[in-house]
Amino acid sequence: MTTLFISDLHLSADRPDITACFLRFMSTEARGIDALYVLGDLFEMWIGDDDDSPFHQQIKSAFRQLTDSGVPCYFIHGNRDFLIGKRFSQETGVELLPEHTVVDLYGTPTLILHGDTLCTLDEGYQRYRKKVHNRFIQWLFFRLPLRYRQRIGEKMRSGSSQTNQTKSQAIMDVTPGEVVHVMAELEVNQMIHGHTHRPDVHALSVNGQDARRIVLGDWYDHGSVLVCTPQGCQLETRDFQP
Ligand code: OKV
Ligand code: MN
Repeated sequence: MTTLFISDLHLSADRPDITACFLRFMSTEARGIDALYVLGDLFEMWIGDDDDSPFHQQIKSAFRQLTDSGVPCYFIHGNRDFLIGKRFSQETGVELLPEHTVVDLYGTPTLILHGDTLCTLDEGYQRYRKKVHNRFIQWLFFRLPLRYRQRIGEKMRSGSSQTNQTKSQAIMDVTPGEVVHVMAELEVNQMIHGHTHRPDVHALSVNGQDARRIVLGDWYDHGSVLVCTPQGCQLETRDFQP
């Protein structure tokens, strides 16, 4: 009995090492598990489900093979791949979940999310997020041909990497008060998220009860997997070169 959680792979055609590690993960250890949860930023960028490059087909077919084999797969949007939609879900068999979802993890109610909504001190990012999540703005964006959307995405990404170099670590991390607030509201004492790329298990107190926040790692220089069984959860890494 095993449930696996991953996030922040930032897959792109430019990083065949990450892609290879992910495809191996999907065809070996993800087989036969109870469920796979992908908590956002599976892709480095996503400008629409109609982007059907051989790279995207390869990733989608890995999910299709896993869901066809009977493993339920779930996805929560990240800040990069928030445009993943119904067509991706139909092609892969992956179920898209709301941005804050409570699951029963072997008897423990657990809040799962990407984590960007917890970074409330980053006001610039939260303003940007509100705009690109706006349904009308998305409708306008989708009216553009794929090539234009690609060009806009590249422009926005080169602008953002410059902005982030000038933001402090505290601003880019989760707001501790927001974590407690969201957990209290949803009445959970376990939370799992990614986004900050700081894998760790944090003990905290929510309404006087012991609670914990598990942070998933990125896949920048090795794979990163949270392995959960009825006995507990463990953060693990996977070498690119096995
Ligand atoms: C993803 C991030 C680029 C951060 C644009 C409307 C607008 C969607 C979009 C374009 C960019 C996603 C979809 C990408 C994440 C960046 C730069 C910073 C901080 C519009 C709706 F505005 F043009 F109308 N986008 N892409 N960033 O390249 O994948 O998360 S992206
Ligand atoms: Mn992220």
